[in-house]
Amino acid sequence: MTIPRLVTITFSHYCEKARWGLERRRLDFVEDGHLPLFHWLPVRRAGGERQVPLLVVGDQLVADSTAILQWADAQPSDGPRLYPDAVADEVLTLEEGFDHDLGPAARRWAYGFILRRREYLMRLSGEGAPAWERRGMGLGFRPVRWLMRRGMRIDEAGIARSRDKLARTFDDVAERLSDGRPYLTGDTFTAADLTFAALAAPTVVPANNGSPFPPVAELPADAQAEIEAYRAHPAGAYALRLYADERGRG
Ligand SMILES: N[C@@H](CCC(=O)N[C@@H](CS)C(=O)NCC(=O)O)C(=O)O
Repeated sequence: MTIPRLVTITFSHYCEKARWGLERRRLDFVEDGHLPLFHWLPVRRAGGERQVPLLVVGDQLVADSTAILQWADAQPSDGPRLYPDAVADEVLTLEEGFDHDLGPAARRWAYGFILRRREYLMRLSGEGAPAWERRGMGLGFRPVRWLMRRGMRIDEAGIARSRDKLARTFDDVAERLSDGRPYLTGDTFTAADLTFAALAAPTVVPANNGSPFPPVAELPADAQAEIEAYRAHPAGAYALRLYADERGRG
């Protein structure tokens, strides 16, 4: 079998979710990383529609991060299961909730800061994508920013709504963990925990995210203050613990 190819936007948190899931299942794959907008061509060439992550397995396409985690879980592997049978339905329900609410909210909130200055976006784009895409992104920063802001409705009203959604999600997660359970569905790390941590990562900036974040100290002061507040929230601290304890390879 040819080695599966994961087409990504290198720093996308949905792509981090897929990458982490494949690594946790100890499956071989190669990452085909790109920058936003530049990803369209490789996605179309592979036969996908437009979004990443997209996993290409021979002539099979697995689109959407949840489908990729489910695919990974079904492969023969000695890696830990992502959807243990006893809690599989609960895991999927939690995961879909995070995909729907937390993912877009964390992304819009983070881009609100990152798109302010070319250098922030360039730092975020530092690794894993072809050099010509990086050059193109630097040269075309203003039109790229305009397209991204328009495509993801990154404006003050949208960012404020995203902040509310982040607060609700963090409070729900903290409430669920408040009975002392070590993971969201009980005693075992699952796709629900992985999804929460990966999609919350832009707000808490873990040191070992699969695609490195710029140093927090180099972000604007208002971003640093919000990141500190998310890190101090029990759900933010939980996401950081998952990165520290569970994100290593295998
Ligand atoms: N529900 C999808 C969401 C994926 C998604 O939003 N991908 C974004 C990157 S974070 C994307 O491809 N955006 C580019 C575009 O729509 O052109 C999943 O879980 O995979």
